[in-house]
Amino acid sequence: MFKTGYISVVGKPNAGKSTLVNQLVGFKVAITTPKPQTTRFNIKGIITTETSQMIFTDTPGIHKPKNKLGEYMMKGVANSINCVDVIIYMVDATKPRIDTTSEKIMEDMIATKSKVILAINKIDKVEKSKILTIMSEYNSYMESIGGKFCEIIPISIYKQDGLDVLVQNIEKYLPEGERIYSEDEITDISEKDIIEEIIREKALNNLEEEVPHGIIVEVEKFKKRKNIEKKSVYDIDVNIICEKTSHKAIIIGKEGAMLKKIGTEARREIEHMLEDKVNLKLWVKVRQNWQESDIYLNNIKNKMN
Ligand SMILES: Nc1nc2c(ncn2[C@@H]2O[C@H](COP(=O)(O)OP(=O)(O)OP(=O)(O)O)[C@@H](O)[C@H]2O)c(=O)[nH]1
Ligand SMILES: [Mg+2]
Repeated sequence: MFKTGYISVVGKPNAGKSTLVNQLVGFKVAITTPKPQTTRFNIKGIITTETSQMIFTDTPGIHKPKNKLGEYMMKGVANSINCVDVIIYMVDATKPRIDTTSEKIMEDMIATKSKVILAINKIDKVEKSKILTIMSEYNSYMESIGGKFCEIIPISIYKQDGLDVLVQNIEKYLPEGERIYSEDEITDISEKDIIEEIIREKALNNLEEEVPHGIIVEVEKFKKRKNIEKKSVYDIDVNIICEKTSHKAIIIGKEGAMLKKIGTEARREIEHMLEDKVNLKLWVKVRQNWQESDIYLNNIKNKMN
């Protein structure tokens, strides 16, 4: 009996949602960084095995929106839990505090009537006794609001601990059905989007505080050509849009050193992905309040489902 179903991965920022989807798909469909609010829109990660097709949606971390960008991100999370078979609610074992404001989503999860699995990630970093406390606290909280986790599974994605159990349990709750995507389809994110996300990842990793959270990356030109040696080269021109002139100076860095570093790291990864040489040009532009502007947010808005 072949099973096919939809699984949404939701939770607080930085819990490891994107790391999980990448690990299960076996390909980096979503960027991951040590900073919260890395993911900005919903991304599908599809896994097809001999017995099932699991269609995951990785979602932005739940937070109180401070601008239109945040509102769209949270709309994405809310949409992602509708009409799915399983919701994985992921928490970070190193930050186990139940915070009823951000955990409000748990009430919405109960209302969907989907199966909810609590995945407690990063158990490589905490003592066993602490894991038991987290399990019981979340269990009690869920019961106090009238819901129930169908499974509670401690995992460490780093150590590949508990992932088999997680997958077996997801499969258990999927309905019987033919696959929806062909076997070689693993994501819905386009090459252009992946390139933008890779550059944003390098910016998040290299820049401090609010600067990288205030950028949006846009590919302006993406063209393949043959160079004089008849080898393929991609010409990729990219705008990094930031909020303030002072941020622009930080992103460019002393004598352009920061932009060069971000560009070099991104180019290497993009070349690996495209399996060809890449000529990457980055331009930094200032657009005040872009986080409130639909002109810049349309791409994110279109990826809320
Ligand atoms: N120690 C430890 N760290 C992990 C594990 N899984 C993920 N991480 C790290 O946790 C950080 C956050 O991971 P992400 O996958 O970006 O988290 P996320 O939930 O997608 O975050 P947002 O997109 O901001 O909501 C990264 O630095 C990961 O490398 C794990 O099993 N153990
Ligand atoms: Mg993420």
